[in-house]
Amino acid sequence: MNLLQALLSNLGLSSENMGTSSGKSWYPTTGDYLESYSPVDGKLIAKVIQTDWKSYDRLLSDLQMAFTTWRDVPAPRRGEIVRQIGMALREKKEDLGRLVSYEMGKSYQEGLGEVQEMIDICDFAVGLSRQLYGLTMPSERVNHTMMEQWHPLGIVGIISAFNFPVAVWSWNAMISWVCGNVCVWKPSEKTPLTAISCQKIAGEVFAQNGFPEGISGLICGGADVGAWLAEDTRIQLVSATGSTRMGKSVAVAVASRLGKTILELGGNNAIIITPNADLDIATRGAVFGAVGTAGQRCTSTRRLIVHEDVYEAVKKRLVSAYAQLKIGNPLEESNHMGPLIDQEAVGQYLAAVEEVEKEGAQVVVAPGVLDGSGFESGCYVLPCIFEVEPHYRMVKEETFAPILYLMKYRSLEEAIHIHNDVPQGLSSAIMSTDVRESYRFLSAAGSDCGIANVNIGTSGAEIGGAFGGEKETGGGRESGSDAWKAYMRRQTNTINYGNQLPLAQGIRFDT
Ligand code: UN1
Repeated sequence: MNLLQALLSNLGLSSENMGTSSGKSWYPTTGDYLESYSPVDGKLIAKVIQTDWKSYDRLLSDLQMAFTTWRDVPAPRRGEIVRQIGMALREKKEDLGRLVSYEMGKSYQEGLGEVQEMIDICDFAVGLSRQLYGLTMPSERVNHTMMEQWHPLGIVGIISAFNFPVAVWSWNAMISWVCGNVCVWKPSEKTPLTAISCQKIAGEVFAQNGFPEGISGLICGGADVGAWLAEDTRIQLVSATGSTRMGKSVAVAVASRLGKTILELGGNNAIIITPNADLDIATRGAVFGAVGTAGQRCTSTRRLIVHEDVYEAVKKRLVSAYAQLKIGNPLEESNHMGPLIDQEAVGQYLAAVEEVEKEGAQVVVAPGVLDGSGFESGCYVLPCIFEVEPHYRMVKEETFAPILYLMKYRSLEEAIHIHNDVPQGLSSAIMSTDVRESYRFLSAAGSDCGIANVNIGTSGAEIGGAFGGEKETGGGRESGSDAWKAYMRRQTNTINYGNQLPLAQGIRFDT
């Protein structure tokens, strides 16, 4: 049995799949196939039937029905179901991690990490299911009390990207479920197989516990299917992860019907390396940030802003670290970096390289596309580094590829200015052992990003914090902390337990 057959059989999948499900059942729709090619070896690994409007519409009715059941289930009991999903994910961790690696192209270690991130958010959501607190406040009126409650919204639409094909869904779905919502998920059309696998895992747990179909919905397709979600007034919240271009169109469509959005869009993340940095930590953090997931994380490190006193030393360390990197089949654990998602992404990498060179960038570590044995898919590229000026147009854009831009600074204020002078605002870091400059970077006058780290790279956030960013990143927050509040509606309650009806603000209205 080859790897693909083994994975399909262990995960209960086949190479021809239906792409619309409202739980354990799958809708036998007819329509065009979505084809999933592995960037690892270029092979066609699955065909998935795209969701058509009729089955989408039927699914939404199932979801509406299921919501009326699910919202009445006590939150800790909902947490218990999510706990079981976490247990099921633990059982499937290796197979699912391998499938993520094979379908998306990230290293097997990172595939496992992604499934671990799902398990972690399940655990977080279980705890949260007993902590959906509201406040109480003193009323200004005698024999009155005030409190607030958090209620579920209804249907949450989740649009996820290829680069974290399963974890980002789980951040949204697990939190949504303990909050009492039902979910409909549109995964990236580039990674439908991992999505189908997750839908099966969750759908089986709901079914085993006797819950109706429609708590977990899956639809597969392209931008038109995403637009159905954005425009559908039956969907109270759309949580979308992907490019800024996609996010803007989702935001406009949802806002025009006054729906809610959580947007997690592009990043252009930088690390400032100060003269007080531990250069071992700084180099390792920068290299993992730039090269991990082949530079295809929203949180990937794209810019290094280095103080002139340590600039040459950092450059030397980077060149020697990049020389050790092994690029190849991501399922082989000795390789650090796998392929880009597809040849279109390779084209974008090449276009960015050409453009930045035209602007005057100097090569530090050369770019290139690999060919020959093991690289038949045409998706393997060399991670590269350029010396640039911060104002170059390409330096202000997010290219989803392992391209790192190196630039020099003299004062911390200048470094922070360069750092913030891009349209995106997701993740950021400073490498410093000096408490003053570190805290300056974290202050209101420092990084303008949603995530700001000290002596840690820009990628690899833990699920316990709220995840998201500012400016063109979209402003949404997902995952930990109190991000759950965006998945619920707040209700303020004032209760009169007296035998009079005093009015607020002391208004008298006697009849
Ligand atoms: C993303 O790239 O969209 O912080 C998510 C990280 C991961 C999640 C990235 N935990 O790099």
